Amino acid sequence: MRRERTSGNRGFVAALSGLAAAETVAALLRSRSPLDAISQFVVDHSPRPLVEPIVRLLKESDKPVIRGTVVAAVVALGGALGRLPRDAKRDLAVVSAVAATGWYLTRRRATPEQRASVATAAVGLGAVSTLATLRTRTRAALPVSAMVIAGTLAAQWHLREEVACVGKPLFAINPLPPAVDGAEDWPGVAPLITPVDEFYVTDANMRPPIIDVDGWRLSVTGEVENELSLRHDDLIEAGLVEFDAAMVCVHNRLGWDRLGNGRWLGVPFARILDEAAPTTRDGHLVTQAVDGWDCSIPLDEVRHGYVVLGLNGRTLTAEHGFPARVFVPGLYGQYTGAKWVTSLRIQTAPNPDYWHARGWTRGPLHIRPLSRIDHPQRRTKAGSVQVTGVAWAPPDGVKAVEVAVDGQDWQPAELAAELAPASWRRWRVHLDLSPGVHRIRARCTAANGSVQDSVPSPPFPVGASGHHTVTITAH
Ligand SMILES: Nc1nc2c(c(=O)[nH]1)N[C@H]1C(S)=C(S)[C@@H](COP(=O)(O)O)O[C@H]1N2
Ligand SMILES: [Mo]
Repeated sequence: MRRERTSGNRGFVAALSGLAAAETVAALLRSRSPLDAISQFVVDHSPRPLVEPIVRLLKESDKPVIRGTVVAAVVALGGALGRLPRDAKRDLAVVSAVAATGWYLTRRRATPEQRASVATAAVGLGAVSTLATLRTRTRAALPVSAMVIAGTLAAQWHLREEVACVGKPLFAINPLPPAVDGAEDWPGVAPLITPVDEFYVTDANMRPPIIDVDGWRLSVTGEVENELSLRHDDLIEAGLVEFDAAMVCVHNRLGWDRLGNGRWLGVPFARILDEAAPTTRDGHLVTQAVDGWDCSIPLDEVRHGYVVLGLNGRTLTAEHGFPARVFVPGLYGQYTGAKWVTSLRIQTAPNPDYWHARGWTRGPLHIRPLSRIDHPQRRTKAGSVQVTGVAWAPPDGVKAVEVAVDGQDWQPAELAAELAPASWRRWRVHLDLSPGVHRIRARCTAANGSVQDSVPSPPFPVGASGHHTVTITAH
């Protein structure tokens, strides 16, 4: 009994140290993380009906949970192997099979920077470390494994700092006046411009690709008279235009913050299209990221969009798409273009996009007008209360916001100044709340007259609807 437990533990330790060794080597050599590569495979192959509840329940912690599950699965496999009587040939075969799978997966969706030879070294060292640990005593292996795991954490920490870089200042040919709307003193409302470190991050990547900007090119190909290959500097020299717009994820639910209002810097697509001269009028622009993720946009929509290089005065961070992304204000994030974009291809036939191939509605999907109540939350003093929030209806803008308390009539909210039609708009109402529990709802009317849909629906298939409702206790 005791013997068995010890050998089971040895298997756990072997798998863990093997994985940790592979991770450390990959991080030090800036290769692709084998753990992320396996997790990425899981992300790419999860069916939509499974993804939706995961997004809903786990929100931003989906990726750590997927990583944890993969580690648990690998360690469980090691534990099972450790429990069997030692057999050198079989151990070698199992570890080689796992390593071969890991090696294959690290090459999948790899970027040019994540060199395959380096991935091979990382996975190979991981396999050697697993085998070596399987053949030593658990007690001897433990300190070594602990050191390897500590190394992994340090290397990962180092990489995280790289991703969080603040970027370099960028300058616009049309610098906008400071972003003020008169709501600066309103209580509890979201900032007019979302700071970059608070700006939501959503993508199908376990980790943002780190792109070497010197080697990066943006190609424009397909049904065009002039194919282009643009450097980062070419785009900057073309003259960056500053514009304010809200980016909204189609997964944003009522009351969620999976959206942000940014002051972006980009090259208007109209200019790029003029230079490339498409030979088709009603084609699609396939925007493709460095790792193959793609999203296509009808050409007539693209004309209102940008190749974005900066957010809030600086180059994009890795998480938000450095060095460049495509953004068409008014389309949900999933339909608005690729972050880490390297290829723009114009074609007449529709493209089987990443999300479309996974069951999502074919784009373009336009952002539905919505409003969110930011303040108060849960409790407030009875009497005169300021209720504040944001509303958005890009690209046309917000015409009105109304609030209803306890099922009574809608009453108009005061709107702060409009920064830009595509930007979100802050609003407030003064309510007189008696002590007790109150239900407050808000709705938005877009400048084009469409009123926020009152029927609650989940994000799939066309974006969430319904009224954001908060229950407040006044005391
Ligand atoms: N390359 C790439 N671009 C992408 C995605 C992705 O998974 N890969 N996700 C899209 C989605 S679903 C959204 S909501 C926005 C989010 O942009 P943000 O993370 O900068 O807020 O990026 C879009 N662009
Ligand atoms: Mo999204």
